[in-house]
Order: sequence, then C-alpha cells, then structure tokens
Amino acid sequence: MIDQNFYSIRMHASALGLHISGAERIVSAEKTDRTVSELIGRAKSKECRPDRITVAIESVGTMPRALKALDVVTLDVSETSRARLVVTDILSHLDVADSAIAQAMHWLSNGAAPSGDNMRGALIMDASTGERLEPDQTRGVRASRFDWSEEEGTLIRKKLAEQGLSHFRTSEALALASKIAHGPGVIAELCWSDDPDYTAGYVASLRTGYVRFPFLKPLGSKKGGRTVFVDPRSADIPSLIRYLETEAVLISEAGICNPAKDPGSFLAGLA
Ligand code: WAQ
Ligand code: MG
Repeated sequence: MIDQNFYSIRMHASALGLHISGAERIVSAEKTDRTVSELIGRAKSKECRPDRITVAIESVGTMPRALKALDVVTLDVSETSRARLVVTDILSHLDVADSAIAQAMHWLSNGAAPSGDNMRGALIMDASTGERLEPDQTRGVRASRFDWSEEEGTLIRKKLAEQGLSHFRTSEALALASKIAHGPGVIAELCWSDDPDYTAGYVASLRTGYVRFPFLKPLGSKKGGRTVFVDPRSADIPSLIRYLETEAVLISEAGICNPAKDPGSFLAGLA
C-alpha cells in the first residue's frame, strides 16, 4: 500500500547532557529514510561529537497546512546600533510599543532565561506593554513542525543564493519566520542568532516580509533569541502556542528575494 502520509522528523544531538545541534524536516513517506540519514549526518558533522542523537519520526497526516513564504529583503546597515534603530522604526510602524521594543532588545541582548542564559525557545511578548506571556520563561516556546516543500526549498535556496545568501541558516530562519508570522494574533518577530560568529538577524511580519540585517548583534556575542510580539486583543496564548509547537506547516511557495536596499527607501515604502 502506498503511504500518503507526511512525517515530521526531528533530530536532537547532545554531549554530556548539553544540546549541540537540532534540526527538523517534514517529508513525504518515501523520503523518510533518506532524511533520517541526512539529519544524523548533520549531527555528526559538528565539531563537538555528540554522545547522544535522538531522532523522532511522527506522522502528521496527509495534508500539512501549506503557507507562502515571506518575501525577503536585506537592509544594508553596517553598524549594529544603527540597525537596531531601523528595527525600532519598523516595529513602531507595525504598532509595537516603544517599551515592548526596548524590552525585547534587552532580553535578546542579555539572555532571557532567569539564569541569564539564552532560552531554547522564543519569548511571547504583549506588543502594547512588553509584558512576557510565555508560560515557561526558562525554555520559551519552540516553533516546530515546519519545513520547505522539496521543490520550493530548492527554489528558495537558488533565489537566496542569487542575492548572495547561501548560508543554510537563512533559508531555515525564513521558513521558521514564515510559520511564526502566520500565527494567530502575531504582529511581528524579532530575532538574532546566539552563535558568536553569526551576526545577522531579522524582523519579520506579514506586512513587511522578512527584513534582514547583516549586523544585528556584535561579532563574538553569544546572546541571541527570538521575540514574538502579539496583539493582546486578538491573541489567545494557548492557541498560539499550540499552533507554533504542533501544527504541521509546509512552506509550499517561495516568495520574492529582493536585492539589498538602503533602510531609508525601505521605510519610505512602508509609509
Ligand atoms: N522556536 C523558537 N525559538 C527558537 C527556535 C525555534 N524553533 N530555534 C531557536 N530559537 C531561539 C533560541 O532562543 C535561540 O537561542 C535563538 O532563537 C537563535 O537561534 O541570514 O541562526 O538558531 O537571514 O542561533 C537569523 C538570520 C539567524 C538568518 C537565526 O538562530 C539570515 C539563527 P539560532
Ligand atoms: Mg544557534
């Protein structure tokens, strides 16, 4: 019998109890074996050798929700402090309050967990007050069960590469941001990496698309994270968390990958 299900395949690798790598895919039945070996290969390719790799394979039914990816643009700002000012302008334009923007920047810069470490998941923040709404403030909320469809994954990597964006992080973050932006009650997301040598970050929303900044944090900083700003009037936090963590989403249409712009003309285009 032909198995028409799609499967969520999630890999997690650790050494001495510490997380070293994780990745996930959503694929049709005939691609599960190949995908499992790709993910194990990825876990083993890290400098630090894992002593434990877990792979979970789970049916997500015959028709994951299909979403279109956000369009992409890079804003050429070479200075982190200036990039964060442009991010502030964009979020203000989306009606995120100044206090909420300041809170998000603070937590992403300093480690949002009570210990001062990064959280493994995202903050959920009331866009009008900056209040943190995620129930577990140590772990945050992990968006999961999303992937590019095979064809559009290939297409987006090509389109991104044409704009000089060939790091795997970009296409992965774009898929994640596209899922998050479609969440019920979500206004926008702000992210930068926790990897000390990866300085890029983005602000994303349905209205602006995925707006990247090559230098959203200082080189060498290990502090990073994600903040999801929600509209307190329309967001139901348990529904949003259920969507982010468990609803299977296939990004089945690549968006436009624009050439880099200067922030002034981007902001003028929003107004
Ligand atoms: N759900 C929610 N939050 C997450 C998830 C997830 N699935 N994965 C990571 N985070 C949070 C967590 O706090 C991490 O510390 C933080 O985000 C950063 O994760 O070139 O590489 O995987 O356009 O380090 C963005 C720019 C790169 C890409 C983001 O994030 C580009 C990146 P990282
Ligand atoms: Mg990281």
